[in-house]
Amino acid sequence: MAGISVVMVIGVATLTLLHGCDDATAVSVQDDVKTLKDKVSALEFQVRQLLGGNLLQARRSCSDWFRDGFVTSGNYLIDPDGLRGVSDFLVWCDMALVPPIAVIHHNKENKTLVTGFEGNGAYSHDVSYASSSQRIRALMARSGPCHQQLKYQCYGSVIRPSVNGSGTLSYWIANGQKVTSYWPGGNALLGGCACYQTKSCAGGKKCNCDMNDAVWREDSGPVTDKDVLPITGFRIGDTGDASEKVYITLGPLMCEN
Ligand SMILES: [Ca+2]
Ligand SMILES: [Ca+2]
Repeated sequence: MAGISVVMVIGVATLTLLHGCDDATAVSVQDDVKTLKDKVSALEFQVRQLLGGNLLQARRSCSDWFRDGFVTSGNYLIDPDGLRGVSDFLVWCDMALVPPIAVIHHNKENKTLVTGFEGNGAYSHDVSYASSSQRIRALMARSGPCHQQLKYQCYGSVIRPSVNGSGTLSYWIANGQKVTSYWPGGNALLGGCACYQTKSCAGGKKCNCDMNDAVWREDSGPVTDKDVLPITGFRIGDTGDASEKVYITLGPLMCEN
C-alpha cells in the first residue's frame, strides 16, 4: 500500500507541476528536447562514420550523401544510375555549396606552356579523366548544370576559328570530334571566342588571340553544353617562332549534383 501511495503522490505532484507550468517554461523545455535530439543525431552520425558501413554503400549523387548527414567535402562513392548502367565510382563532392558540386579531375589541370609547334593543330594536348566517359556521362545525366573552365593565354599565336575548320590554327576536342567553329567561352551558333558574343574582341576580330601580335592576350571562358563535355583535348598551332607562346589552363569538370 505504501508503494502505491508514493506513486500516487508523485503523480499528483507531477500533474500539479505541469499544470502550474507557464508557457515560457514549456517553450524552454521544448528547446531543451530539440537540443538533445540534435545531439543524438550528431552522435548517431559519428557512430555511422566510425562503423564505416554506410560509407561503403554508394548514393546516386552528392546531394543524397549530404541528405544522409555527410556534410564534409570529400570523395564519395556515387552510382548515378542506380542498379543499372555504370558501376559506382569515387567522386569529389564539394559540400560547401548548395547544391553540392561534383568535381571530376583530370591529369592536366596545371598551367601548360605550348611553344615550338607551327602547323594547324600541330601540338596535341590530351586530357585524361579520373573516371571513364560512360561514368561521367551518367553523372552529368543526373546533374544540374555542368561546366568546365578554360584559361587560354596567347602571345603571337592565333586561334582563328572557322565553321568548316579551314585555316583554323588551334581547336579543341569534344566527344572525339574536332571543334573548330568556336572556342570555350564562345557561342556554338555564333562562333568565335567569349569576346565575340559582345563584339568586344581586340581589333574587331572573333577572338582576342586573332590579333596575332606581340602582346599577351587571353580568350578564356566556360563550356556549359553537356553534349560537348568533358573537353578531352586541344590541338594548338602557330607557336613555331621563338617568340610565339600559349598557356593552357583547363579546370576540372564541375556539376551541380
Ligand atoms: Ca549503376
Ligand atoms: Ca603567329
